[in-house]
Amino acid sequence: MSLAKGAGARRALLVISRDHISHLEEALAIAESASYEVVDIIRRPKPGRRLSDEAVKNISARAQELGVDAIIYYGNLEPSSMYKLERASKVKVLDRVLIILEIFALHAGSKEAKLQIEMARLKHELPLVREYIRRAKLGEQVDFLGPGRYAFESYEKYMISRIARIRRELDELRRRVRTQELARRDSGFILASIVGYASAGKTSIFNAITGERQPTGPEYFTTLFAKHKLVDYRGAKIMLIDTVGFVRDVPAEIIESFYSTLQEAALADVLIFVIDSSEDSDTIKEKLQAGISVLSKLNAINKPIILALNKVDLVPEVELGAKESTVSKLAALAGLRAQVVRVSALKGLNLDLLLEKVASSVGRPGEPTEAVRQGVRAKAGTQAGA
Ligand SMILES: Nc1nc2c(ncn2[C@@H]2O[C@H](COP(=O)(O)OP(=O)(O)O)[C@@H](O)[C@H]2O)c(=O)[nH]1
Ligand SMILES: [Mg+2]
Repeated sequence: MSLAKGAGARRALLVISRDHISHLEEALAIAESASYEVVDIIRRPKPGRRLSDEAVKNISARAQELGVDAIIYYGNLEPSSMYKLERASKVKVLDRVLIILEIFALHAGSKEAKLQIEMARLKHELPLVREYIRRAKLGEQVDFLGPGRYAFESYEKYMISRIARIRRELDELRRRVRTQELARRDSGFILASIVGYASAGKTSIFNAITGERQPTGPEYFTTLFAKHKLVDYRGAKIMLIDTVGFVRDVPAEIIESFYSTLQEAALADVLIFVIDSSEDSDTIKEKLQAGISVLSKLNAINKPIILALNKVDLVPEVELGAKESTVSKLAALAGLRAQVVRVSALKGLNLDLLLEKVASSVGRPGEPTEAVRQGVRAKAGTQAGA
């Protein structure tokens, strides 16, 4: 475990609730994915959604001492505790829902995902805004983060009408996306989406393969996918897509936005499921299982899946062999159409092999584009009929 040190990142104090204490690694990975540099960690001794006045005081004192830009509270907080913490610390408090939504927002490619995320955030923040209004009516000064009472009252009105509007826009959008998706299937690209948990190395693999390339492809790709680049592999045109990835125990209230940010996986021809092979076997197993269940909820489980065991540069050969067989067995047990490949994004190891597996899982490697294209069409045809 290491504290993030990203240059220019926003600095945050991480407070981890008792209910999530066993997921400290994940909390750090999530903070990093949301572009925060965690400068200190406070472990909460008590479970629950409420902070005592003393806890508020201690956390705020530390936040001020460190001069952080935000407090990340990895857990759930009731609005009045969140309000008190913001008032005492004078910095923005992000609970687990808000920090996860920040990651979604950073990665969201499609308009639908963006709207879902905005709506989830509005709904989640509404109770907090109402808490500000309630406190203001009781005579408290509520302008410590900027706006005062009247700003909050008009913000509340805005939020309510915006939520209603987003609902209407989403209905309209779903009809349009359907048309784009049909056009996409005709493009002749192999759509390969990179999935996996935070820090597995998805972006590293994406960058190592695509290098300095510019995003290309038809215009509707830009509205469907955030990070996509076209790679030519021996005549096969592979559209590689970096995704937000999986998050464990996504809070129910944001599950819809979670799935909409994973549309990239649902639309793919092939999935590259990145696994951090330097983690212990139990964690690898648990994450693979959880990932499989997310994919099955997305109806993406019947696609060819390349399980990319990444970071092999960190793992001794014997250990790697054991992990590879664990992963293979689990995949077979789940009935996946999976192949395992050992890679290292850092060392540039086996990335060609990875692309070859991607190409061959859809068409055949080394064959002219037209053949691959036929393969994509044939597959798309059967999917469309499903
Ligand atoms: N040693 C090693 N580190 C890696 C490798 N691939 C990625 N990393 C590191 O793992 C961390 C997370 O990588 P990133 O690509 O951001 O993961 P993502 O959250 O899945 O997109 C970064 O610090 C990377 O430098 C690898 O093959 N070997
Ligand atoms: Mg990434």
